[in-house]
Amino acid sequence: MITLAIQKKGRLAEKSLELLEHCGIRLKNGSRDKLKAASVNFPLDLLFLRDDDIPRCVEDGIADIGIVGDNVVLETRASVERVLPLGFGKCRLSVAVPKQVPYADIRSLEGKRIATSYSNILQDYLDKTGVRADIHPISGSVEIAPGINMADAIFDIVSTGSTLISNGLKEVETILESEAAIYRHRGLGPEKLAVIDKLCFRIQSVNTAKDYKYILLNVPNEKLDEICRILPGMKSPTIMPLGDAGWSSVHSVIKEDTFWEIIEQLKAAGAQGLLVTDIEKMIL
Ligand code: PRT
Ligand code: ZN
Repeated sequence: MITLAIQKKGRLAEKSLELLEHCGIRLKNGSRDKLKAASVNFPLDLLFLRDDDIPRCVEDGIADIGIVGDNVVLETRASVERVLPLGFGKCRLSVAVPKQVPYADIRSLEGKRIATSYSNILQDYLDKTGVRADIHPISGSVEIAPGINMADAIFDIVSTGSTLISNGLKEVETILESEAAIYRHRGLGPEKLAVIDKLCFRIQSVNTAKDYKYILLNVPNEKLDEICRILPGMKSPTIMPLGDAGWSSVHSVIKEDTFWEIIEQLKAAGAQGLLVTDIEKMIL
């Protein structure tokens, strides 16, 4: 049995629950409103916490693993082990200054006042680069600090960049790229590690499947060789004869990022009746 801490409410909460659901892990009915929930078909208990509390809980062993942003783990300086990045909650931690202020490089921050809720990450970076600046810790609405003369610059989470733009700021320095990841307690025994392996195997199957599409197409037999050369499937494609003499059905798996290019080539080579479907799970 393992205990997994996830965010109770916020940007990572729904995605974390969705991921468990896609892994076939079902929770006891109505357990979402409580602090804890048990799974009915996997040796897992869930703890719902504020994301800032998750790294410490995992470090202390109150939870065996947690789903939390890299940014939060680094800021809390918790001693936990990163097991698996999850591909959601992606963002970056950047320095921004008012757009009319000239900025050359990190030394432009020398002697300046920087507002942030990520003092530790910023301090570590300033120490590493030898820049002395005055860090002003603030717990929210960081982006308004320069506008009210509270700071010369800010250091905060950026995703699309629209919050910065609407506050007259420009992003000048990216210090950390972050995403949600599974972190684990350092001192776990073999039984718990085995359950975590099982969970991570399921997560990887779900996440790998997201990068691929399953395609089916009808091909005149004389074009089969050419079509098969276009298809970079996992192994060789499956080919089955169709009811119509001289035609075959070809099944394969292609990567999402090359998808349109390959579809165009297949059409040009004479493929017809193309069907494309999502893949739910994929084990390589
Ligand atoms: O209540 P609790 O403490 O659990 O939640 P929280 O309010 O501290 O965190 P929450 O739910 O806002 O975010 C949880 C995690 O999501 C963060 O720690 C990051 O790892 C990740 N994440 C991903 C983000 C964003 N993207 C994001 N865009 N967290 C915050 N933002 C905010 C950012 O602070 C800024 O105000 O969105 C704004 C910027 O967005 P853009 O798109 O305008 O650039
Ligand atoms: Zn938080």
